[in-house]
Amino acid sequence: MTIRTIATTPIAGQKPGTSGLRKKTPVFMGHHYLENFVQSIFDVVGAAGKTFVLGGDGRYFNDRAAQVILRMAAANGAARVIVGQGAILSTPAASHLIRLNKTDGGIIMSASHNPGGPEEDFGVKFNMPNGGPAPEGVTEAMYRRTTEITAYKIVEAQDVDLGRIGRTSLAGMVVDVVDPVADYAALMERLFDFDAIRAMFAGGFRMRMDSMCAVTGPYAVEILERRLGAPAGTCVNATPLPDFGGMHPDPNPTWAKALMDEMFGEDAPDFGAASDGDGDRNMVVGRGIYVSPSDSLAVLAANAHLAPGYAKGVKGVARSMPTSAAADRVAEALGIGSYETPTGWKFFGNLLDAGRATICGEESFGTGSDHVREKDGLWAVLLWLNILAVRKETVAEILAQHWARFGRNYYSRHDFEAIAADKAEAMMSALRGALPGLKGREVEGMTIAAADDFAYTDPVDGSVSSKQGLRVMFEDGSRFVLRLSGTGTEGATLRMYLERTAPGPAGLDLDPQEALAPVIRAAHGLARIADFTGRKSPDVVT
Ligand code: VG1
Ligand code: CO
Repeated sequence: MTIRTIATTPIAGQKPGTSGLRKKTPVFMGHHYLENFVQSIFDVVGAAGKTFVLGGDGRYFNDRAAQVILRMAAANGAARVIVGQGAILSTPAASHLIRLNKTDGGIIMSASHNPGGPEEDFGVKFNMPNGGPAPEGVTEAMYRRTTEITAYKIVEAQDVDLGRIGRTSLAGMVVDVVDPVADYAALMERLFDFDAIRAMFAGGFRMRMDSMCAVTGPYAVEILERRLGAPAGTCVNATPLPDFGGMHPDPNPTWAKALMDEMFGEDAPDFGAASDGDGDRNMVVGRGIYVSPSDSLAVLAANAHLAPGYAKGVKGVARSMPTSAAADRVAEALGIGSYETPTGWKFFGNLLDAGRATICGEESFGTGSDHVREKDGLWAVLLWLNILAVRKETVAEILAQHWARFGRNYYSRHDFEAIAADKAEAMMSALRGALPGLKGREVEGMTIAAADDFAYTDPVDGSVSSKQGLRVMFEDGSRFVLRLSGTGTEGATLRMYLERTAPGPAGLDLDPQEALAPVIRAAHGLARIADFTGRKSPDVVT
């Protein structure tokens, strides 16, 4: 077998964002694009003698990219690669395999919640030996490497047969093709009371699980229908397709509208859920009631002890800064630690590794725990099911009791998509410049208590991440946050995060958009969004 060293030159823009490198698929398929980035990964982490996990969410180009990465791993001297059958692995399953097999990390091929297909998005990211996304220091080093790369290594070989489970070899490198679902399903069986959930389904509990034609389908069918006895047809859109069937696999009320319609319809099931492209996000819906991701995190933290895997209790709860403070209220009541990190799962890794946090979450439909080092959509669904099976109450009852006990944090996120990048930047820098003068000002009947650009010092390793979002906080506990997305592939997406606290007992069941109306007006007024971008109303509201 011949190892070839191919001369190349740096390609601009190979900078990983919030979660890996994401680009339009044709860009990724372009001359040396994938190869340059993968070689930069191996140059930074080292490949000789190492074992990696490889898999992706099955989107267009997933299969071809996997063959290239395998040939490059072999050429760079890797000893072994564990790859999901058909090059498929959900992000949480990949994280689990990295940990279970004590490997040196893994490469995940996914652009997550972004659409897939020949004209849509593709992505690659590296996860560390702890199973978590590479931290900023490492992704920065990879990016720097892409700017100075002169060659990459690849073996000349036939495609590896990834369709058949078992061991093969590629130019002396061991390739283990594994069932993408089995080890993950076994982990879920250890964490949750499958007997109780099975009994609930046997008793007539009805659910709809929408995998949005993305990677979660096979996991959901195996766990919910085969192991937990949910009726056939509980899982819909359960076959992963290269273009996700034309769906936008982002589980929110806008893109998972069919599920929302079903859950708010006449014969709605008891429980609904959806997951994203790579299976790390979840949306949870009760009959006639939407659960905001920030509330979901708080409810899961308050009730996790009802599941066997968390019976000893939760050590701490971590949330991303834009996520509502509902989880903080739970941590206070339980007397456990609470942490506020920048956006992106990579910032939870150290807290989980150090045993400071057990449960983590983001307002962007991400929840997870220390069982892996990624957010985990199906895990959140199963924890909800476990809680429902033990409490024997509806989602609406559980939420009402939660708010009565802890108060309610009204919450919403407004996204303004595909704004010209220079206009978005100009708007952000104008507001950033205005922040120091805002304290004490009265807007929409609320007084500004503080305003800053969020910076985070990791309590474990002391690393500092600055410019993580502009925050304006009011004396009554309300706030808004503005930041630009780091996962998009076209122009800029402005995210406006809105929060208002209601301690209760009165005023706990308003419509969130109404409850937030003054905060929304304040955000538009102070940031002058329409002036800078011409946008008056958001494209997506969650
Ligand atoms: C978004 C979310 C963030 C999430 C990230 C990756 O990032 O806001 O909370 O961690 O996507 O999720 P951004 O930079 O676009 O706001 V996934 O499921 O796409 O890996
Ligand atoms: Co995802």
